[in-house]
Amino acid sequence: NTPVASQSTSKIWKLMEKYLPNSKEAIQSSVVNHVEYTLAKTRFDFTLLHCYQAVSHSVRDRLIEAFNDTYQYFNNKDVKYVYYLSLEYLIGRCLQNALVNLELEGQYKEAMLDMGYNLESVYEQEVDPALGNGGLGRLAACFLDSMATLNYPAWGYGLRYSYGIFRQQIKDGYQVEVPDYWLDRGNPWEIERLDVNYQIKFYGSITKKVEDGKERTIWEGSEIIVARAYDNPIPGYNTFNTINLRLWRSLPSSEFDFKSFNQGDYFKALESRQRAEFITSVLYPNDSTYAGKELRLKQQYLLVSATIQDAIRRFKKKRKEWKEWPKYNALQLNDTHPALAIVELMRILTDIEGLEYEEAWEVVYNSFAYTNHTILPEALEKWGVELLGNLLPRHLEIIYNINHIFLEKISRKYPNDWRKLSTLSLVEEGTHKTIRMANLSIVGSHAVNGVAALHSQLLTTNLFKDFYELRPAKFQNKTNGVTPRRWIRCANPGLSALLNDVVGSDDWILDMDILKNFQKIADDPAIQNRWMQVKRQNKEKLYWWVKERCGVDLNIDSLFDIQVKRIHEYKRQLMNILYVIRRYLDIKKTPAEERRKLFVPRSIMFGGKAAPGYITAKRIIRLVNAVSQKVNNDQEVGDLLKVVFLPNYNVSNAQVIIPASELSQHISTAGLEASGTSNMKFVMNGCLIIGTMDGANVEIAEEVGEENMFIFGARVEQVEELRNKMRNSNYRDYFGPRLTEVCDAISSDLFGYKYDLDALLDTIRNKNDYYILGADFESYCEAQQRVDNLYRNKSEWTKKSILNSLRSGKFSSDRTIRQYAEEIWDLEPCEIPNPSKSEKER
Ligand code: GL7
Repeated sequence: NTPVASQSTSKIWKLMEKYLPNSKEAIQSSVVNHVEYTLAKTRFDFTLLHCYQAVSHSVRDRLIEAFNDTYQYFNNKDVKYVYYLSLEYLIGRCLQNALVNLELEGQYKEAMLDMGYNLESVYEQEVDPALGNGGLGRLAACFLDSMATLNYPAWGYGLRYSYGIFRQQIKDGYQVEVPDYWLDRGNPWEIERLDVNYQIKFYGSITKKVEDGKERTIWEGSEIIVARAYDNPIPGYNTFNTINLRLWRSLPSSEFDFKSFNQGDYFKALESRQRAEFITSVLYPNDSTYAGKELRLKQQYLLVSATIQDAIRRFKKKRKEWKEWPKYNALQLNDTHPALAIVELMRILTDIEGLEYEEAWEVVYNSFAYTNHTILPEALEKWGVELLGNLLPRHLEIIYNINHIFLEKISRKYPNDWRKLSTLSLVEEGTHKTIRMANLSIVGSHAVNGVAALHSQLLTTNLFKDFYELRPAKFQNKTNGVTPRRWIRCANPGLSALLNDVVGSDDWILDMDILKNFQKIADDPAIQNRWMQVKRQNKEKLYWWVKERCGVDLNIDSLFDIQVKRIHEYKRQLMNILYVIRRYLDIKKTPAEERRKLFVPRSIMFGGKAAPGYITAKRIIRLVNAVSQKVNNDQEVGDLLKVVFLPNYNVSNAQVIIPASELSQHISTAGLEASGTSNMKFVMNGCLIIGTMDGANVEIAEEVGEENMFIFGARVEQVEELRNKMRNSNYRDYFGPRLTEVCDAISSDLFGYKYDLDALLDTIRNKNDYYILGADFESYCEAQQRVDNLYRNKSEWTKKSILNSLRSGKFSSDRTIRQYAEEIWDLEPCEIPNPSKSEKER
């Protein structure tokens, strides 16, 4: 298909050069046009949902102008691209973010108000696209925002799951998973590309042919499907640059189907079409454990194969030699999930493009980089050789080949070092032979990074020690970050306005480090007052949220103490709730008239999803709800202690929860949380952290000062010794009397659900306390006492809250992305000219 407008003089081009005007009247007329012509609605059947849809379409029109211009400009400038490959993106709601980044929120607010609509209630109509599990997926979304904002030529690639992470309901205190069919009201933000389709092959066989004395491999897949592109524009802030998140959807391939239809079995042929659509139908809901299922491998390969084909098509238009590929393309693997991309590019270069193996390897090695996000052994992907060899026979062969060449080098360097050979090998031998995707990712990449300083250090000293010794220069750290656009500007308008006044401009949104220059305001009583007012307004919003969804009436003046994240043993929500019980028992033991002197009123909130098959995590939710039931209804305790489980934690709920929090808990066993990213969001929003020296907490402490946090617990170096000590003693000894009493209370059926809760406690009793709750409990209680003491002094607390926020600049994802661009991708920004205001208003 040749585009109609091939000459810049053509009429179409002239017409398309115009930009949509953004006056109040223009916005209103574009919204009304969409009501009538896109939604085909009348005045009489027009709801708030339709209003949201029409507004979104009018914003989308403006996004598309910038989006088209951006890639046109990148192409003309012949720039290098980064391709960010991720199986997960938790982008959250789009409308407000788009308006903020396009700097049109004020105009739209006014235009809508004039038409009788409150823009904020329009925002609430949007579904939250939840195409990810947790931190890893949200990180990818923050990165896209920063790549667009910093004008980097970038593409995000992922999958368009029809069902995102399940919606969590709480029934009788248990988690119930409800399917999240997020597309049922359409999706105004995506652009379906009917003309961008790639064939994806599975199964089949390989044959070898000799042509001109050269062996060639041909892989014929026996199942062929199609990946279709759906584009999601991601606008940068304070720039016209708008980049693309391209998500693939699987569809049946008609070429392939004709055969089976012609063979006469109509229903069988239809069945195979449905199988094709099923591939991108659902996101695997596991956080930090790998699934090992064929469908998941198909998803991974579909993303990889479609993306590599797309990148190659783009590169071929440049008419450059293959050896120039790394000069024009950087490919970043978000964990090992898309690691097959390494193999897919090798396959295409050698089998189809006819490159020699060594030439192809140079191209691949110099363009790929890999980010590791966890050291938990259960999360490290290992694909069974049988499964992989059946689904992708040629890829398995190439992996063996890569391994063979790699191990030969190793054995020349370390003759007879069998231990080294077996740990470095891409293949894990044993009764069930597997391919280690992390080893493949390291061997095939020129750069490998962890996501916080401590985590990166643990990679080089433990998990990837032998690889590190082989090539130390390959290993880097890139401490995670989060975008201040969504996490301050959108989520906390009150704080944004305050920061604007302090700084005298909104420059901090692009340069969080300037906030450091204003630290003296932390002592200013007038600022402290305003700071507390902002927090109070945010707490009020959460108060109503909780009242509506959980039916609990919180005391707004109580300390809002929050732990929201996926439920996992290593994150130790169990330790938090055991402390809540400790507090409850202590309140009950204290004479009524002394209680208020000894205890600060607290509202303790938990939120997060448990993987559907993770029984212990589900029992933790059960315990939280059992305690909540008991404590909240205990007249004696009143507002001194309230416990709430916040259902269905997701990005849009986080935007309400985080700004309202005063104390936030990040209490993982040292060494197990690679980074954490919500800790950064909480700090930016002026929350004090109670936490262990784990992941990014270590760097947060460096930035904001340990004296402004509540740090406790064992350090990484002590964990193993504590585990050993525990193995050699009775739990009553290493728990100490305070924790023992809590466990005994639960076992005495004080909260009901004895069967579930005893089973839960057995994960830490019986010499089994792998996450060392017992060892850390006392120091956790002491830290909690320090929290109470400080909260009594409102001015001191507020001062620390202000300092936390002003010193959080390091944790902007802008800093992170600049480091990736400069230290891994070798990527230059490319800002497209911003059409002048006058041009926009033509
Ligand atoms: C994670 C880590 O657990 C988390 O600590 C980190 O902040 C995040 C982003 O780097 O990546 N790794 C992982 O497998 N999941 C994470 O959230 C699911």
